[in-house]
Amino acid sequence: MSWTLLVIASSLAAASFAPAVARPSPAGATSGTARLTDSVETVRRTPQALAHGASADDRAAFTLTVGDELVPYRVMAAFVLPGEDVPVEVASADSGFDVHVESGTIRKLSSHLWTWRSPSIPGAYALRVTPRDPGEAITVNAFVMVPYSRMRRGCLGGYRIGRYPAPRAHAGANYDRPRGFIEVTTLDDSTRVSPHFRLGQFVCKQGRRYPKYMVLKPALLVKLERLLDTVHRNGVEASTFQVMSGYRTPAYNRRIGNVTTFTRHQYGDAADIFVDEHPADGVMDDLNHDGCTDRRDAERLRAWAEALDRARDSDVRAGGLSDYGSTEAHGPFVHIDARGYAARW
Ligand SMILES: [Ca+2]
Ligand SMILES: [Ca+2]
Ligand SMILES: [Zn+2]
Repeated sequence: MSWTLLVIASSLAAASFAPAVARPSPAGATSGTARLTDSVETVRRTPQALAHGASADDRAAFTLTVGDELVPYRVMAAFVLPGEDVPVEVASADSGFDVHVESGTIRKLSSHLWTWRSPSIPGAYALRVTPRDPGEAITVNAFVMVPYSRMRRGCLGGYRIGRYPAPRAHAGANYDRPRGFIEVTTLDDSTRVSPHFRLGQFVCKQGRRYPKYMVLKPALLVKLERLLDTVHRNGVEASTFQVMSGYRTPAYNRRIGNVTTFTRHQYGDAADIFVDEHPADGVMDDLNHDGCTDRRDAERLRAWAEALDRARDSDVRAGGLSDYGSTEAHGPFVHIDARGYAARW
């Protein structure tokens, strides 16, 4: 498939904010009451409504940690393994919080600490933390992944993933092989992974059959949300970013001619993005208002991302950044990732 087709396909996919298609009901669920598709938060607002969405409204009203990850937004994703004991902790002076899980079992250890035994069946399960006093709940769409060890000869469920390189010495946990893979059952998977992004935006373009399998890291989502916030502050309307390339399987990465063995795209913390709202035509908008779309618009987006990395905000993980001009295959875009240290090219 050509890059042009990929861009068109991804913009079409982003245009269809369809509700999530029902997944098979988990048979082993112990405490679920609502059906999955009713309670896993999906994108229901229109792009127009989101374009003006005040980011303060999306921020979590209390400090919540699920597993090792801080949950800074009212809707966020977490990625866990089957049957894993996941700590759920609220840091707050108030002690009145309730935790409800759609599946698996929750145990209360103290007024601020719970542990969630995740279900054994891969899928997306809502975990909701609600303050007893009036206040906004936080919904974590928790994805139970398929463990990495289930991969056989580079394939999982008939889907080709390929080989991950042996972890780099001294490179840190960011270069470890993934713990598991998120199962994606439909192109239109609109399960929200953060206030302005949904799972389907990051799926690898490889093949058309489902299920597909992918990796996604909360650090990327937080960084994209913060960049989108910067974009809004600079007067640009954008309901989300167009993700031209999110997750890439090692097999796909090789096939498209990328020779980088350790590309962040295969670790789920990189995205090639552009703003495409006015007009929504599959290419970057005129961000610098000079009447045309070219590399300078990608440079503008990159400069905003650069400022974000420089601010050294503890929420935002440093990473790679680069801008690209148009070719016959694609329009201008920016690569951004959250590898843990700054990289420029
Ligand atoms: Ca456009
Ligand atoms: Ca321009
Ligand atoms: Zn990239």
